[in-house]
Amino acid sequence: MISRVHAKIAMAVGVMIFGLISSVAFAGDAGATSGRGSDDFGPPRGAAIEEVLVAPPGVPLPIHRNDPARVIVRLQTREVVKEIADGVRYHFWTFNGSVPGPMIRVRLGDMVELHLQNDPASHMAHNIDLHAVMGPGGGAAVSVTPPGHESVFEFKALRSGLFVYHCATAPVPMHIANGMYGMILVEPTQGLPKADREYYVMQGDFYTTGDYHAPGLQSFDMKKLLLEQPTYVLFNGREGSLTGADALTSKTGDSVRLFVGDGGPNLVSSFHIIGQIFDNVKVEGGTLINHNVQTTLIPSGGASIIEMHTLVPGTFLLVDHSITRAFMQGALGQLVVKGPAASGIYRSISSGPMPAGANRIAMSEAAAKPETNDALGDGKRVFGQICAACHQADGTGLPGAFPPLAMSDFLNADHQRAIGIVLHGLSGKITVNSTGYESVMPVFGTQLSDDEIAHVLTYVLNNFNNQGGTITPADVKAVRAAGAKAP
Ligand code: HEC
Ligand SMILES: [Cu+2]
Repeated sequence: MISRVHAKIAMAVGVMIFGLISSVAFAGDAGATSGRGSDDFGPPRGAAIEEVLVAPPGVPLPIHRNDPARVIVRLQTREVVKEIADGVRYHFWTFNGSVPGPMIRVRLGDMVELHLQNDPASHMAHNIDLHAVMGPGGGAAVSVTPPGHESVFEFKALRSGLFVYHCATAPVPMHIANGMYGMILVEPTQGLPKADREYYVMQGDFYTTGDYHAPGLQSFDMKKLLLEQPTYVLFNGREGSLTGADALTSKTGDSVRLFVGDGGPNLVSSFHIIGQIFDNVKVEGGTLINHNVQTTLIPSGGASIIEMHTLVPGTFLLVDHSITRAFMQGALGQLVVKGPAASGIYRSISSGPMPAGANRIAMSEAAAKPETNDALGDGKRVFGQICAACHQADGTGLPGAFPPLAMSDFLNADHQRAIGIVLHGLSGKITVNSTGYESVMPVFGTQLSDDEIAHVLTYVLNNFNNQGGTITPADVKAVRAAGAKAP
């Protein structure tokens, strides 16, 4: 009897000492948390808070609370048909109708009360596994929910960081491949440093029976899934979800924080922004901070918190630097930075091959007008980043596959048609400089803005021994409006 009491006291003292040590370690580093248990943050205080969820790439507002709270999160699993690319539809399975599902934002020590409702129109049962949960299946075990029902469970947010959540109903890879993932941010007690802008981006791989850009309603392809050979690799579940009118935006001098995750189901992401360097990367969404990073590896089912400053105006491309995925499978987004030129950091000194004959005049005229010069510079950039992959850096194309843009009679004959080709793609038989081609050019109207299409075509027309000419953003806008396809 005595010895048992003794042991209890010894244990209590042990726990006290341990608690002391761990809280000292914790004060120094918000993430060093070994041994933190459910009572360390105290019970939730105040009235329960309903989490306000917003669609991606939106992020819930930062938390300014000094005490843990009970936070009620309501997610609904929904099976919806939406566009995965222009003219291509897919039967997505989602949390709250979006891919990724909404980002959840709570504070370390909060008690999260998660309501998972399954839309009565669903065909499948769904559940949720949150990587922020300590408990069997991350919640999956207690949240299997048939259509028209609701499951509720609670968990304490014991570790700060950025965590993926996903459906974990069999076959798990299929539920994830159909879009069932999102992220939950557990803020440290002192919060995150202030950022001017925050965005939420999640990569995922998609497997459709049709090829890339094959039009119409596409179904899920189990064989491609098993081979890990996706048709699409996408940010936020749709090609073009972060381009053109939907591009992420910033101003020169602003600090930008990106919450970037990878839902998978299969591919890891080599996340990179062309023309930016990340000041801080919270590696794998945890507490380790790396600085001055070019590309950060995001595991499938993992995340990264990226902080940077946008110093130079222009368009910066978000890519998976396994770069085929960016330019040929859709993993491409844009960050558009507005503001005055930052010529002390970046400026053009001289640019491009000087065109021959009449074009030289066009060029020198252009050089006199700085904005036109910028346009040609931008056209050159777009050409190098996109068109050169197929039409080659010198515009001569590849026999049997890609027609030449250099001295192309087809291109010079009809500028309107050229705009339409870049906007909507091209397939079927064409003849360029007496040679036949029968291949497929992808759609670029989603990932390129009117400005960029105008710039790249003007650049091509005034280079590679073409006949010159100018295409304005208004010209592109008109062709875009005329050719807009019904969904
Ligand atoms: C993924 C490969 C690919 C990329 C990238 C690409 N094209 Fe093409 N392009 C093609 C193919 C293939 C054809 C021919 C299609 C056919 O046979 O019907 C073509 C045809 C054309 C044509 C008409 C034929 C000619 O030679 O004049 C123009 C103009 C053109 N592309 C412009 C562009 C521009 C501008 C870009 C960059 C924004 C671009 N393409 C990017 C593959 C590509
Ligand atoms: Cu599911």
